[in-house]
Amino acid sequence: EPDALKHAVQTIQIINKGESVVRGNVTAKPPQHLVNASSIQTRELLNSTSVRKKDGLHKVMNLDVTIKPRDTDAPGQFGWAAEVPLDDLEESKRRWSEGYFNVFLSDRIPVDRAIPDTRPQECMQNLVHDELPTTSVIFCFVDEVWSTLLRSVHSVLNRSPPHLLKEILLVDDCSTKDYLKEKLDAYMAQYPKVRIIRLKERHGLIRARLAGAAEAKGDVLTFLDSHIECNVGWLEPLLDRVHIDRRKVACPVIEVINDKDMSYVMVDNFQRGIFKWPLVFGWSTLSTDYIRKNNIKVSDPLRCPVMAGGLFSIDRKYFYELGAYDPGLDVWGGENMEISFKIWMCGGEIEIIPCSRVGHIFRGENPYAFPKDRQKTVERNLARVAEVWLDEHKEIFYGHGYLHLLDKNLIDIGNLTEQIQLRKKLQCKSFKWYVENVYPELEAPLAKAEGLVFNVGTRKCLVQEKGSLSFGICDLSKQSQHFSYSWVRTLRQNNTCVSAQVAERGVALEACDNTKPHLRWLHKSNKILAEHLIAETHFQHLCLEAGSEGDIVSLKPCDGSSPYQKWHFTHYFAQ
Ligand code: UD2
Ligand code: MN
Repeated sequence: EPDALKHAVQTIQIINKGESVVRGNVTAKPPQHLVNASSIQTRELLNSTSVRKKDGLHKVMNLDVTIKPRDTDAPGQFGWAAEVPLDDLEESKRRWSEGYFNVFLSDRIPVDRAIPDTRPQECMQNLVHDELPTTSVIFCFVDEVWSTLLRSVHSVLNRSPPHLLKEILLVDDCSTKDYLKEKLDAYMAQYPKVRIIRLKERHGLIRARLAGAAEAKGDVLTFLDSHIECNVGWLEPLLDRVHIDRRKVACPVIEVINDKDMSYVMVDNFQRGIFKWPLVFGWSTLSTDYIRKNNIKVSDPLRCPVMAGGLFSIDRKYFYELGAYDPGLDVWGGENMEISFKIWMCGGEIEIIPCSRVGHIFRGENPYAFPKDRQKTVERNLARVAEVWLDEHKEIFYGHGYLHLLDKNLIDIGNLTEQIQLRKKLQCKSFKWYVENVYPELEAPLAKAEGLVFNVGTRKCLVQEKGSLSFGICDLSKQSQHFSYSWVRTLRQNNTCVSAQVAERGVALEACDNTKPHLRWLHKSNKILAEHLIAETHFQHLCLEAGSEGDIVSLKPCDGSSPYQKWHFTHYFAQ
C-alpha cells in the first residue's frame, strides 16, 4: 500500500478558525507497520503498464521515495512537530529572524522528510490523463533559508513524475547571503533538472516570476514559494486540469508548515480563496448547504474567486496571452488579485484541486527588505489593479481606507495605458459580470447610501434642477431627487457632484472628480460636513444646512442641535 501514510492523517486534529487558515497539529506517531510499508519507486511506476489504462487514463502516481525515509528518528520526520532542546532555546530564538520561522529546527529536519499524505480518500480513485503536459517549476527567492529552500526543491524532485518535470528554475532575486551563491550552485549541480537564474538587481517577486517564466521550457508554468513541501501525488492533478482546458489555472490546497515546530498540518476541506474590501485576501469555507445542494465531493475541484498567489499551475502560452503579470507591479503584493481578475474576466477559471496538496510556511513578517516602504508598495500595486480591473467598483476599494491613493500629488501609480489596452484587446468581461457570476457572495453596493436626501428641519428633499440645488416635496418617483453618497464620499447625481464653496459659505454643482477634496463630504450622525476643512485648524467645521424657508442650501458652522443640519438618505448600505 503505497499510501500507507494516509492512515497517519487520522492523528491530525483540525481546529476550525472560521475564515482564516485552519491550523491543527500532528500529535501521534502512525503505527510502525504502516510507516515501513514499501513504496512504489519511480522507475517501476513508469515501466509498469498495469497502472496505465488503455483508455488514456491512469491513477495518480503515488510517487514518494520519502515514504520510507532514511532516518525515521530524525526531528520533524513524517511531518511531526519537532522540539528545540532546552540548551538550544537561545540559539533558536536568535535565529528566528533569519526567516521569521524556526530556522534552527528547519536546519535539523531532513531535507527529504516524509510528510503525511493528507489527500482525501476519494483521491485514490481519481484518474488523470496519460498524456499530460510537462511543467517548469519556478521558485523565486530572496535570502531564503538554506534548509528550507533545499526541502522545497527535494519535495518537487521526489514527488513529481520525472517525465512531467521538465525543469526546476531557481530564480535568485539578488540574494545577499553567501550560501546562496557558489554553495548553492555546487549543491544543485547534482541535479541536472535544476537551473539557477541569477538576477543582477533585485526585481521583486513579481518581476522575478516574469524572468523565470521567460526562461521556462515546459508546457505549463508551476509557480511555488521557496519554503514549501509538495505532498504525495501533488503534480498530476494540477496538470490534468490544464490538460482538460488550457484556460484552467490550477492551485493546490495550501497546507500549513507550522512556523514554530515545523509540523505539517492539514487544513480544512472546501476552502476557497476570496477577498474582502479593500482587496484583502482570505479563505472562506463553502457552506454545508451549498455543498449539499451542488453535491460537491471532497475531492472535486473548487471554483475559486481569487488565488492566494504563491502556488499555481498555468499553461505557459496562456499565461502570455493574458499578458502575464502587469510589469508595473512592484516587489510583492496585489499580483494575486491582478491575475485572478484577469483570468476570470478574460475567459479563464481558477480552481483549487483538493487532490493536490502543498505545505507552506506562513510567516508573520517578510525576512527581506522592501526597496521602498512596504505598505506604500502594496497600496500602489492595489491601486493599479483597482484602476484597471474594478470599473465603477473601484470606488468601494478607495472608500475602505484608501482615499489618499486618489491624491496624485501623494502617489504616482504609474502609466496604465498598456494594461487598459490589454483588457480591451482580450475583450474581457466587466467586474460586474465577475461579481455576479464568480463571486456573488461579495458585498459590493456601489454607494454607501442612496435615494432621497431628506432634511429634518424643512421636511423636504434635495432637488437638482437646471444646474442648481433646491428643495421640493419628497417624491421617490422624481429622478431629480435621487442622489447617492458614494464610497469616495461625494454627494452625487449621475456625474454631477455637490461642491463646497467655502468663501461664499455655499454649495455649487460641478462635474464629479474623485481626486478633488472639496467634493468630499463626511456624512455621520445625520450631519453632512465639508470634509476637506476638517483637518484645517483655522476653520470651524462647516455643515450643510437647509434654509428655513426650504429653498437654499448653505454651509454653516456645525450645530449639533439644528434640525436644518440633519439629513438622511432613503437607503444606507454601509455606515
Ligand atoms: C503570499 C503568496 C506569495 C505572493 C504574496 C503576494 C502564497 C503561499 N504566498 O505571500 O506567493 O503571492 O502573497 O505577493 O500564496 N520573493 C522574491 N523577491 C522579493 C520578495 C519575495 O523573490 O522581492 C520571494 C520569496 O522569497 C518567496 C516568494 O517570493 O519565495 C513569496 O514571498 P513570501 O513568501 O514572503 O510571500 P507570502 O507567502 O507571505
Ligand atoms: Mn510564502
